[in-house]
Amino acid sequence: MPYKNLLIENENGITTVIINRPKAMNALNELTLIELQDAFIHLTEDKATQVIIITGSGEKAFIAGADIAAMQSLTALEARQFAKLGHQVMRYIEACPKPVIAAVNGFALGGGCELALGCDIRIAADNARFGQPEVNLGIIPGFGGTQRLARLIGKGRALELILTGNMVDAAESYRIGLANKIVPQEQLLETAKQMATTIISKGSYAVRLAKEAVRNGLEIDLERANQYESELFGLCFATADQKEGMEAFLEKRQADFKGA
Ligand code: DAK
Repeated sequence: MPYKNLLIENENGITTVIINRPKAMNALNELTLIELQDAFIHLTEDKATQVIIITGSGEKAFIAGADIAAMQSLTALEARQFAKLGHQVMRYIEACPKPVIAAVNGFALGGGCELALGCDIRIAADNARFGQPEVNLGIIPGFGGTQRLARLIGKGRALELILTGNMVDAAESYRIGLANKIVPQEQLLETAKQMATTIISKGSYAVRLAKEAVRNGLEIDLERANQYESELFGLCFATADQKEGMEAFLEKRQADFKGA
């Protein structure tokens, strides 16, 4: 399906979703959120997609936040609807059974930082800047930032970002565990694709269960989470990939995973 604010590219099992509103620093308006939701519903089922990369168009911004101009005049009911939509999109991204990598190519602010937080892995270009500047606008993060940021980088660091509205550069984002790695801007997509290719070379069923175990396990206590992990671990032994993976190791050859 052609989108107005998204570009979608696919090669070798990797689908790249590009937020394409460069004149507004790729800010998220309602249509962009609706298109993202639709894209993720489709990509979740799409057989040609094994890993998804999200990035922004141009070299300045990943996503500079929710669209302030569009938000300014929302009624309370419209704001409620907008918030619901935003949460839904974050959930689709986070719960997607396929790995999602954010390739952060510039400003990732407000809703943009929150969208990156909903992804599994964040690779930052050297010009990336992250922040939750909502307090500058008299609001608080509304797409899960207060929750996901604290879970990822800890309460103190999350509160510093959220209460000051200050941005952190790529080096600091890496130091505090917000970004997984930093690369020069021109190598950003290539690095994200290399990582995606590495993931694709593994058994996709195991990859999916591993994501599920980490994501869901973090929401419950350790004892039950370990129990949950045991169940998923057991499930791996019902797959052809487990047999192939172990056979290949013992036969000293590369495994040929089928994702089954
Ligand atoms: N929305 C709309 N337009 C934006 C934008 C944004 N978030 N960010 C930038 N732009 C537009 C600018 O207005 C400008 O447009 P023109 O004037 O050219 O028409 C163009 O992009 C270029 O921006 P600048 O001229 O400002 O470029 P600079 O390089 O000087 O600065 C900047 C780049 C990213 C530092 C700056 O533009 C900036 O500070 N932008 C705002 C960043 C921000 O505050 N982001 C957080 C937005 S609030 C909710 C759930 C979630 C949210 C809200 C509600 N519910 C629960 C209801 C989320 C809120 C947010 O994300």
